Amino acid sequence: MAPSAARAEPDAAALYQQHCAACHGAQRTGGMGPALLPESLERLRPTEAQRTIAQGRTATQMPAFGAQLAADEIAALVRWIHQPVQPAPRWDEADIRASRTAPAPTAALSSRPVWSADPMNLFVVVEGGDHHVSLVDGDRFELIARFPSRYALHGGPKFTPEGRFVFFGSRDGWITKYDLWNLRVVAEVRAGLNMRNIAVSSDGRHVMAANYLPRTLALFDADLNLQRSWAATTRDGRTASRVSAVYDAAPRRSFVVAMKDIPELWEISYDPQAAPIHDGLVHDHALGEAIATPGHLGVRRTLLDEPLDDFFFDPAYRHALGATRPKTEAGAATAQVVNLDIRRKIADLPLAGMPHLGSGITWAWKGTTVLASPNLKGQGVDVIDMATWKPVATIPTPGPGFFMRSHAASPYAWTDSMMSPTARDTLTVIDKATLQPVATVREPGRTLAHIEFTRDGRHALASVWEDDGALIVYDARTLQEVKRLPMRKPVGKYNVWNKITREEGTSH
Ligand code: DHE
Repeated sequence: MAPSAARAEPDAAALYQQHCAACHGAQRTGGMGPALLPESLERLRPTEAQRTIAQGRTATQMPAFGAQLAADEIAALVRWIHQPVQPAPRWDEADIRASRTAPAPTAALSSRPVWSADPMNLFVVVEGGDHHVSLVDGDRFELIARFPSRYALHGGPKFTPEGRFVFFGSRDGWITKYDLWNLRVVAEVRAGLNMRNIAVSSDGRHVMAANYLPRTLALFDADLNLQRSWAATTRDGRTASRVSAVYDAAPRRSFVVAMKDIPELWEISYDPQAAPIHDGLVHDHALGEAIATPGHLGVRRTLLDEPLDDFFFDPAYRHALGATRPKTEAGAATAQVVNLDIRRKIADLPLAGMPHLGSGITWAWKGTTVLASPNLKGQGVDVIDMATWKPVATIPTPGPGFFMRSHAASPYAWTDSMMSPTARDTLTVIDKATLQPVATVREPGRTLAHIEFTRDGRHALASVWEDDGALIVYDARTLQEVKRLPMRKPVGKYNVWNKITREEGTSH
């Protein structure tokens, strides 16, 4: 039989320029709409992408193209946006500087909150459903304000030490500085095209961004003026890496940085008095000899056997506890303890699966300190003695989860099972003394996740992680529901006091 007259393969590049480029950028690096690069789309299933193109996204500027584009054209577009842009899009220091805006300079704003509630017991709630942020009074559990955020914020917002300003990072590389007291965006800058997370120095004077694309680290002052950037490469400059994560190590007055593709952990001091780094020798052409790299903003490298995807500190910030994703589906995640002073791995960390590590918490237990972390695959929470780095318990949960939280004033730690198809509606409450689950809290048929305590530890707030979701306030002792506020997929909530005091039960 002769082949039927097949329609030519749709020209995805031309369709993109015609229908998408105006909002998503000619280079797919984003504009009014988000970036459409493989790095940004990793978590979006092709069927979901096809549905978004055909039906649009409610409450956003994304229109439905179902009437204009045939199914094979939509499918071709989805395949195409998952391919890398050639040549790779650039985002250099000039682009970063040009992207900065400062809609409300700090000097012109009030130095007191313009609302009446305890500014230390404020909750910042990131609502992923319609890309907004809500501010909630942590005493009365009432909404103070709600404002639009950049598309797809990810990671914990970071606060200045007095709790007035908060910085948000988006997956597309935008950093937003927001004044919680004046309810105003103060400044914004685009640090990269695909960003992992941001950190704010403990003195509130610097913000650092970890990028996947381009492979850089970028340092800003507190008003988001670029101070400098680093190419994330090996010392010889031959291998460039995506940057996995950056965190502030307050007692060390430094940023600690994990690299995704090279087995190095970097420490960059923001202490102006930091001693020179003697093994960071650079050739001084004027002197004609090798000289030590300045300690202040110099890169101090710890060489490892394996790159780290993410890490977490011990309470003294002497150790980084890092995890590496399995190289194959069947492979096992590995985790290690790196001593930041002697700068080498000192122990393997016995975790059953890859944790969403920023979620680990610590508490005092039988004369030692334990670290507890959920993991993204296994059923259970691993508990590890931080003196010996040996496991002391695996606490059973009904399924794998992302987040874990407690508070020094609470006898309980709470964790979710949001990765479980059958138990994603269940939070497990764990007794921190016996290391046993003692209760569950359920929201049948819905996804329940991400807990944060009030400043005094008396209430635990959890998310109904759905587009028509809610913030549920529980009494942290009786576990009874106290109040619920409707929210659009509240992915995370952050209590100002717990964050700025680095409360042991929360993420830092
Ligand atoms: Fe996260 C924090 C990495 C997927 C929601 N996530 C973090 C941090 C890292 C990280 C390194 C800590 C940054 C910080 O706070 O400064 N996350 C990763 C991944 O590697 C992973 C598994 C894959 C990826 O797509 O990047 C991943 N994360 C997710 C999600 O799918 C979640 C559930 C939904 C979403 O919005 O993307 C998600 N991650 C979060 C949240 C935090 C976070 C809510 C902040 C937790 C906190 O309480 O501090």
